[in-house]
Amino acid sequence: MALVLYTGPANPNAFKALITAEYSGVKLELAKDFRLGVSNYTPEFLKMSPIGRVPVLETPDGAIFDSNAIARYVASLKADNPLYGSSLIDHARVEQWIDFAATRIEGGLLSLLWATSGRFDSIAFHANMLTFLIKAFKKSLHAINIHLANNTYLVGHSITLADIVMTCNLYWGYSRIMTKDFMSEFPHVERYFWTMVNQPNFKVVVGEVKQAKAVPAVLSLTMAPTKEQAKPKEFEPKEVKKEASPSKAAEAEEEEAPKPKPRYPLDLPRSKMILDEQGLYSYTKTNFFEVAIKDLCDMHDPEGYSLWFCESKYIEENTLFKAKGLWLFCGQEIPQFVIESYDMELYEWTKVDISDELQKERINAMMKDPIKNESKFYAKCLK
Ligand SMILES: N[C@@H](CCC(=O)N[C@@H](CS)C(=O)NCC(=O)O)C(=O)O
Repeated sequence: MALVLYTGPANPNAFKALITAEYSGVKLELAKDFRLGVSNYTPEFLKMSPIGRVPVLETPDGAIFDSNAIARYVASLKADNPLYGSSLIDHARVEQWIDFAATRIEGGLLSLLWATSGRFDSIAFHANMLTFLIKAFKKSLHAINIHLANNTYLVGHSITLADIVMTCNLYWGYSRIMTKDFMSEFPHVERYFWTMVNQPNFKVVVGEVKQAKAVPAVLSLTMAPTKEQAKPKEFEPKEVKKEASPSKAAEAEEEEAPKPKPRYPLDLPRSKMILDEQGLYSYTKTNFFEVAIKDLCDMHDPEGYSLWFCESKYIEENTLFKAKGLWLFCGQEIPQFVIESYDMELYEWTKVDISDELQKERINAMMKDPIKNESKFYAKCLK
């Protein structure tokens, strides 16, 4: 029986096993017709991976979940695999960096990616949390940077399993957050990452890697300025001319006028529809429509707010997972932090035209009984 790897497309956690297989001369097959979000929640799949996570490797002796365990297994299929170094101490250090990558890099990045996905809406809490997460993540990058200042690889003088795991865990960050500017504090990590992803055995799996060009908008507001921006300006004593000409004085005033503060992305003009005052919310667990939201269509202020239908794209017959939603945003556009959500591309967004009676009916039906008439395996309504 072949070794079959179950994964969604372009998953850096699955890359770990695939790159290890390239180095070790092991053949892995990718599971056919696997659909992330659907196939991984079937009862058969849950027997292989108890919480439906991928990647999973099916072997003649049973299945293995968790990407690092899978990569270790693939490496161990080759006797005396140099991916584990050439001594007992190297072996231990390979394990050490794999654990560091799993806890400090994958763990740290996951929290950061969640926090920048726009799911948290209290601005003060959010800003504090982001500052904390960035500090913690940078501390970990700093530790690797120091190590790599004097070492080409994490362990010894050639690529080991630790480099494969570390690079794949860094990959998420490079594609979303770790721009050139972000990485300017960590030149050795930067050099290391690009050396790794350009190795033939990496390239054949990972392809061309694109580094994020900008950090998510919500993150840029809380980030410390780069070294360049933070440099204190040299003190230049101003010549005070006793009789400045009126035009010069006006120029100087213009120069010194305080610059407007950058606006928070959601800092929009106030709408006449004030949600708190109009009782459009309720903690009721029953009859939410009647108690709270029935009048939304009549109260809606299309100048201050925009309403959007959101629906999973790829809905097919018998699909186990589909999501539908109705979103109310301040302003006329979908906010940037929503656009940057990692799963944005899975949904179709349509702006509501409140003057259209059919659309009004659809809104009321959705709010009254959002899951009515849906054939469902599992359904949950979030309000
Ligand atoms: N630490 C685990 C992480 C596994 C994980 O979180 N996998 C995600 C994809 S990267 C998943 O399966 N999500 C389920 C889903 O999206 O339905 C590993 O390294 O394998």
